[in-house]
Formats: sequence, C-alpha cells, structure tokens
Amino acid sequence: MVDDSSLSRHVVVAPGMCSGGSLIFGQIGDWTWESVAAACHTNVHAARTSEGQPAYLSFYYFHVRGGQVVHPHGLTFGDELQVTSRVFQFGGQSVITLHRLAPAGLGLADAPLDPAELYERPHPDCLYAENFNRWIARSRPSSNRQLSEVAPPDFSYSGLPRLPNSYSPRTLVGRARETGSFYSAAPPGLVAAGPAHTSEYELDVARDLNGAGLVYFASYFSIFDTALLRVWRSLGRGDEHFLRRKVVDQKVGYFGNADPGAVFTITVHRWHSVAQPRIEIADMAMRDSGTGRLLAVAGIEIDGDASYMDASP
Ligand code: KGA
Repeated sequence: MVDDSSLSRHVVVAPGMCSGGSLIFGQIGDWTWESVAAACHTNVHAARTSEGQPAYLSFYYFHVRGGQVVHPHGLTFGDELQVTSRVFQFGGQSVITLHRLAPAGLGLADAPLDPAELYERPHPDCLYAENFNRWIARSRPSSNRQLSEVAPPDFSYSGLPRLPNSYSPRTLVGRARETGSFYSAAPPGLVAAGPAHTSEYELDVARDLNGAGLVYFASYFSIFDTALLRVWRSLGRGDEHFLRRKVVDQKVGYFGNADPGAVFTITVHRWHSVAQPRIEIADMAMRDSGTGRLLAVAGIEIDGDASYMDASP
C-alpha cells in the first residue's frame, strides 16, 4: 500500500487478464475488491449483512478510458504494467475506486492517484478505470431480481478521502438510467449512423454467472460486445476488425441483475464523428425481454481503422 487508501502493484500480464473480450474488466474489478478490502479493513470477499446474509460489493458503474499504449483489448502476455489504485468514500453504502494502468516502462511515481489526473489530465499512454460499487444483498434468497442496498456492519469508510463533487458520476449515471443512454443528447460532433439494431441474448449459465450466482459484472461487457459484434457483422465488418478495435472510452451502468432463464433485448444505436470517421460510438441498452425492465446501459467509443469504420448508414 502506498498510503491508507492507495495501492500500487507491478503486473506482468497473464493469459487470464487479456483478450478481445471481458477478461481485463474482470481483472480490474478484482483489483477494486482487493483495494476496497485493504483500504476499508472489510472482508469484501465474504461480507455479510448484520442479519448474516451474504452482502456483495456490486458494480453499479464501470468506466474505462483507454490510452494510446494501454487500452482494454490491446494487452498481451508479458506486457508489464504499473497499476495504481485509490479508494474514495462515496456515502455509507458505496465506494469509488480509481485505477491507472501505466506501461511499466514509463516509470511513473508510486504516489497516490490524484483524481484530477483521471478526470482532467490523463496521461495519453495510460488506461484509467473508475468503479462505482454499491453494497447489495438479495431481498429474496433465491432471486437476483430484487437486490437491495445493504452494507455490512464492518464497512469502514470514514478514513477514506472524498472524491470532489465535481467528479461524481451520480448525475451521469442517473441520467443514463432515466433515459436508457449515456448519450441522451447527440454527442457533440457526431451524427447517427444508420438505424438502431435490436437483438436478443439468452443468459448463458455456462458463462455469465459468477460464483455467487449473480450475473457477473464482466459478463455485461461481453453481452454488450456480442450485440455489437452482430451489428458489425451486419455492416460487413470482419471479426478480425472487431478483435483489433481500440476502445478509447467505455461506460457501463448496472441497474438490475437477472436469474437463469432470462432473455435480454439489447438495442444498439451508433454514432460517428463527421470530422473523424474513425471515431464511432455504440450506445446500448439491455432490457429484460419479458418485463422490459432496464438492466444495464453501455456506451463504447471506438477509434477504428478508417478502412472499415465507414461513414455510410
Ligand atoms: N430512473 C432514474 N433514476 C432512478 C430510477 C429510474 N427508473 N430508479 C432509481 N433511480 C435512481 C435513484 O433516484 C437513486 O439516485 C439511484 O438511482 C439508486 O436508486 O443515487 P441517487 O442519486 O440517490 P435506489 O432506489 O437507491 O436503488 P436501486 O437502484 O433500486 O437499487 C440499487 C441496486 C444496486 C440494488 C440496483 O441498481 C441493482 O440491482 N443494480 C445491479 C447491480 C449488479 O447486479 N451488478 C453486477 C453484479 O455483479 C457484481 O457486482 C459482482 C461483484 N460480480 O459479478 O462479481
């Protein structure tokens, strides 16, 4: 630990941490749990409510900003990273954790991460992640449909630094929840690219559930990616292009979970930059197909290869 709220680690990227899928997001989430456990002196991995029911530090909002060198799908075996993490208090039931994944060769200082760096002056080579986690428990023991906010009694957060209000993601996430989109107003300089695409996804119990029986937070990334890949294929883009995609910004808001047997309807709107056709945004919402309940919203900004990121509808 660098100080009471900060950790730094040297990481050699292993097969379980990188891919064109969601492994890196799962790894960052594990670092969040480890960081919160260390900074809050709470057994995050086996937390219980005061009634003795399991409590989970659930992911409510996951934001990643990719850099020129380190970006989510650009890592490979043996890459060396310096990962710096810092935990901030965010009320009695939630916490915000920030991470910087820097190429080890940059030799950045092991100092506590200044939130202004992530929100205002990111290093162009680094990947930054922002995790907003809320403590939850099941309202009914056998169902993931009604989760409620409950923190374990030993969650101690008062010693953590506060995130300046101007950086709080609450308004952004609240709006995404209200409107089903991180881009309720057209993103500046971008225009809609083609019609919306809608597809269905059947929850895959062989892949999507975590060890606590909840839909795994990293699976939301792969479920959205599955929907996006379908759209890309319908546009004639090859799988190799999809695997090479460079994510410069990705946001996921988690508003509900689901039980085995669930089917999701995922709607994808695309936007592209008029000035830079390489830049494209996928604006996605995932709903329970049976009830229409909004479960998650994602926004992915991709800096693509001009040869396939065409500007046509
Ligand atoms: N439209 C707009 N805003 C709304 C809204 C709506 N329809 N409903 C609620 N809100 C606002 C509300 O005003 C409040 O705002 C905030 O959303 C939370 O609402 O924070 P503010 O500004 O006061 P509320 O009622 O307090 O809670 P809730 O959303 O009903 O319930 C909270 C949880 C976290 C239980 C719920 O959002 C949820 O189930 N989310 C899914 C969490 C999840 O499943 N994550 C992935 C699970 O896996 C995981 O995390 C791990 C660890 N894993 O996989 O290993």
